Amino acid sequence: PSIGLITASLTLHAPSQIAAAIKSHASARQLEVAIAMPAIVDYASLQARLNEFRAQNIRGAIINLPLEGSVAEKLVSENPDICCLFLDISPETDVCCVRFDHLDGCSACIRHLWELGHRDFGLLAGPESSVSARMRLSSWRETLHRLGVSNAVTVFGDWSAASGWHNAFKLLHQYPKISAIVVANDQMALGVLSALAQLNRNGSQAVSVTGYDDTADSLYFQPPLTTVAQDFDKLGKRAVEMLIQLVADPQIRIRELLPTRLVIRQSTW
Ligand code: IPT
Repeated sequence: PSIGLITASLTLHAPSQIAAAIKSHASARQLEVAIAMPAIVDYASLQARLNEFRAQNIRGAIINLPLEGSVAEKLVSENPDICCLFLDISPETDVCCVRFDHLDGCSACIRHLWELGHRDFGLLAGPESSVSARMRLSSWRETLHRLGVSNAVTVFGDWSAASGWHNAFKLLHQYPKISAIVVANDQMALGVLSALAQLNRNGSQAVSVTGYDDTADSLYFQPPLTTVAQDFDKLGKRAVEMLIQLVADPQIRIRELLPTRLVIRQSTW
């Protein structure tokens, strides 16, 4: 028997670690994983992937793509014979999901920088098309607001290191006083660290940087990255376990929230 996985681009570190975890926990339960990686994320393209799964007799699918609530809900109602479990949707979306709690991690990150004395922030968000990117940005802003910080500029990247590199220059140009850059994922933070090194802003003029994900490589960035850890292995394991339960009993409603946690390393001071 097989399960399906529809995933965001596996060139990105987080989705690739999630896919690896799903694959290994599925194997442990003698399940094959059919992987689809659509280039376009809209209802029609996801429906086409589910049709392919149906043709392969697949009855359960894990969907790790940032989806608007209406698209996720429509996929569920139009495909009653395939159980769908979503990993990247907003809390308001009324579908089965296992997802990370962004609130804790995002506010811990801002509070950590504030306690270190930072008052001038650059926010490097993920793409506006991603629900998770939007939720991280609004949590940062809410925490800053609660702390009474109004000096923050925002730019948007596409999750890649290259976009982190370009946006670091843009932020420092728009707001030269920035002392901390809060980044929506580790790959973009890698690009930011590289730009700062190039500008010699990693010595006494240093800018603090935080990431998000704690992917396997982030400990080896220069300097080692302070970031918000999401346990991708745990997400993969729970997703496989929950999907098996859901296929056995399609009436049950699964909504699981996994914690995130701030990991403090040398990129913040
Ligand atoms: C999310 C990652 O945090 C981010 O770095 C990026 O890779 C994105 O996925 C791609 O969609 S993790 C997701 C489960 C919210």
